[in-house]
Amino acid sequence: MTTMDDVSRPGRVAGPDEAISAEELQLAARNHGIPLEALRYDVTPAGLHYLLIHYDIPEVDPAAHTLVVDGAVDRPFTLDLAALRERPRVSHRVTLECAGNGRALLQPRPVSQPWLVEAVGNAEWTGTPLTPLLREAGISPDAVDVVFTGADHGVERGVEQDYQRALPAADALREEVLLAYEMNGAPLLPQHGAPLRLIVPGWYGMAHVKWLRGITVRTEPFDGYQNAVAYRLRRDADDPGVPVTRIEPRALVRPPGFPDFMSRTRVLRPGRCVLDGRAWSGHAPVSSVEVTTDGGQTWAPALLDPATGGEWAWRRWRYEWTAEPGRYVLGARAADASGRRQPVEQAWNRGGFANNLVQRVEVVVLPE
Ligand SMILES: Nc1nc2c(c(=O)[nH]1)N[C@H]1C(S)=C(S)[C@@H](COP(=O)(O)O)O[C@H]1N2
Ligand SMILES: [Mo]
Repeated sequence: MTTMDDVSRPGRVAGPDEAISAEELQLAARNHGIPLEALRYDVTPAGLHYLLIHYDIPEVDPAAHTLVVDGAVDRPFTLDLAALRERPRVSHRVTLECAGNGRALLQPRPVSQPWLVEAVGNAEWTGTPLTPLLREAGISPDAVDVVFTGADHGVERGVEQDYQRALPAADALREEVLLAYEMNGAPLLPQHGAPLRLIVPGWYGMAHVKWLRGITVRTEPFDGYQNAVAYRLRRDADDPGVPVTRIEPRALVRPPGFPDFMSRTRVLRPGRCVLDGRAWSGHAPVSSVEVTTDGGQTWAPALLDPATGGEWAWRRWRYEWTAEPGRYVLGARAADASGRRQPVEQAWNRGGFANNLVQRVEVVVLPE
């Protein structure tokens, strides 16, 4: 007899010299990152925003789609898109980052979607706040977790499932949490969760459930796959680990000059240039960005632009550099007001989650 275990295997870590496999490439081809030159836009155009889809984009008819709110509530109800659109409308610019960003650069490499540093985007999400809906439903004072269910279905490490993620009730009740039906002023695209998704500002991507069809309040902790098995920071396979939650601070450099096709090494003409990029944190406002041009041996402060995008959006930083002929490795590191700062040495966990190791941008400055 064949079982689900025949089609999917447990998570694993690559061997010391094991190259990226065709399976990892298959994931990378579906789930694309932001082209780093698109760090130039305050608001990432929808087609340039990174993408992560565990299973398939489900077939959802927006006209027939409904959202069911049930579980530990006094008044369960069902709403369609038209009813959600009649409710108060709010927009937030939110930096979304996949919890696995940076994974493929770790040693040893956790085998999964092989992100380098590009699993990020900053879009404007419009929808209706979740808190009033939960209050109107009469959420139980004993609520522990709120489970969000997507319309997509698959199997992962032998477990067949709808994509489901729970938030602790206190986090689900934060006023910035949105049921979003628009991205950058247009209806959600199929790949970004059309017609409805959750937006949880400050949290890694896995919390922002796409193709949202159900919200269930629980008075017991949720032990579904994406909370209890995936998205935990573990030292090894036996470690129960701790849940992945908010985004650690990170800064990226917008690669300067022009690229070599194969290596993507940057080519620059000598002289004065302004390096820039973006910085964000889901814990607290970004407090500083420092820049290195020598692969992390020395650091100099960058200038931060005003936080015009609001509390949940990335900020631009700038740094004036006089490029002399030679080879350089550029990088930037962010710190936030909670005291967190990007590490120069890798911190490792088995899933490669919440990794914010400093980026390395190889640059060749040509002779005069
Ligand atoms: N229903 C559902 N929601 C989901 C996912 C998914 O596979 N199914 N992927 C999650 C993950 S891991 C990330 S990083 C974000 C990515 O959102 P984006 O593709 O809109 O950038 O969606 C999250 N929401
Ligand atoms: Mo993700």
